[in-house]
Amino acid sequence: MNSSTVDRRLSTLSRHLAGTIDKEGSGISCSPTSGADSVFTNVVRAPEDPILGVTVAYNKDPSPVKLNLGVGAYRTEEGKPLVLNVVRQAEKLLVNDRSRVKEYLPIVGLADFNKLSAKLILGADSPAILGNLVTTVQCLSGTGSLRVGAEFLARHYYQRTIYIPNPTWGNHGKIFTLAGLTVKTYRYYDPVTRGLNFQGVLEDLGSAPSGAIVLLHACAHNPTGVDPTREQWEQIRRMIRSKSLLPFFDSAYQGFASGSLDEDAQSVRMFVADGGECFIAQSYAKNMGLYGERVGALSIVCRTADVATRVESQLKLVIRPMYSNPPIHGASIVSTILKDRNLYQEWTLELKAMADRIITMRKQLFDALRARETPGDWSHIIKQIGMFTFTGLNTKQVTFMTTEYHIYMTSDGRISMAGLSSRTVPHLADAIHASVTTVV
Ligand code: PLA
Repeated sequence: MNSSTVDRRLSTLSRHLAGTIDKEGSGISCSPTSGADSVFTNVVRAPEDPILGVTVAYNKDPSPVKLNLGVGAYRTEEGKPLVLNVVRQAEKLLVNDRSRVKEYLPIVGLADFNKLSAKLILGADSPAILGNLVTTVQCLSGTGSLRVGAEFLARHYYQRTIYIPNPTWGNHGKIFTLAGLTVKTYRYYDPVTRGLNFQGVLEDLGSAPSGAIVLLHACAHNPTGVDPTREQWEQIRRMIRSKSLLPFFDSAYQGFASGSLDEDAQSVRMFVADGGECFIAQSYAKNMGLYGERVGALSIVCRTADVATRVESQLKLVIRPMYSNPPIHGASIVSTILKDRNLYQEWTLELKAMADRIITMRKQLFDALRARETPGDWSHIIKQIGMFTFTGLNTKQVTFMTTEYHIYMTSDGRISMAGLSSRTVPHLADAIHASVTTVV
């Protein structure tokens, strides 16, 4: 890494840890370790994470009616976390297999898992896979996959600017900035129509510098729940290819948008079909409910098989000093399910059931607001897709709902539909009604 890259990273890091580094920028206190004061006296308390911090606040609330619609984590109709039946079955098989050991995985992770993950997102008959154009490495869920991809790009790609949609998942900007990339945004959401600002997308990508990286949500855009149509994707693809931009897909919700794994992979497959290069970060947190197992994959689709192997050799150099090699358990669960026809089939049914329950929640919430004659057009609740509804409620209204109704959500007005149930819809509808009629 050259010194300007190091400098850029250090200055980025100090901005990220705003206020926690002393004036000289060293971050190191002069007090001796034997003194009465902590050597960390100057450490400033950092704010909670805008998404995961919502759960922290929720956990502190003693109210029996409290409701956590912050983090995107699936809950059953009873409001309980769900471990999929296929996951339980796979775990049983793994535990009973005495030949299994706890050795380190290779730096790039479990070979089966990587192959099967590439197939899942690209399609079993993908020419890119058949031509060995894809390198896939197991990473720490979606976040880790994005970070490894970003680190690789910062080291090996000539264009350091990445365009992310406005708005986007709150962690994107931090991941890419800390990896050493320069983050810019492209227009995505139109608050007036509560839909896609398609013209804005095309204009902003059209004026991006040649070669710039573009982050795209493969499906179920977070936080807006607004995805391009297939025709719009096709136009976006053409724009990206004509400007030689580099697409970087974040696929955190495959199967959650439509209930179909193939349907939700269409955007990615369109880009891979044209023979151009692209990055894909996959997460199994939501679609297999493996949140805490931290299981995901980074795939890089290259022009030639030779480039793909060289890219993989460099990915190893990124991963080894970060966490050496990835954990074995989650990836073993995923590969057990993906390679067994029956388990795979059962998984698709369970996934569809989760997606359907979310869609039912949309309908119920929409109906409940209509029944209350809550002012405003709430049709976006049923039009948006995926885990979240971007309600349009402002920060003050969100605060009101939290203090008066013990409903927890992110301050941008995003609610996790997966956290709702038929039992809690009326409470949420009451809260929304009260907030829009009393807080402007
Ligand atoms: N990409 C997007 C678009 C996401 O929404 C999330 C998770 C991730 C990547 C990362 O997920 P993973 O590392 O757990 O695989 N977003 C959640 C959770 C569900 C979070 O913020 O960490 C959310 O509530 O937005």
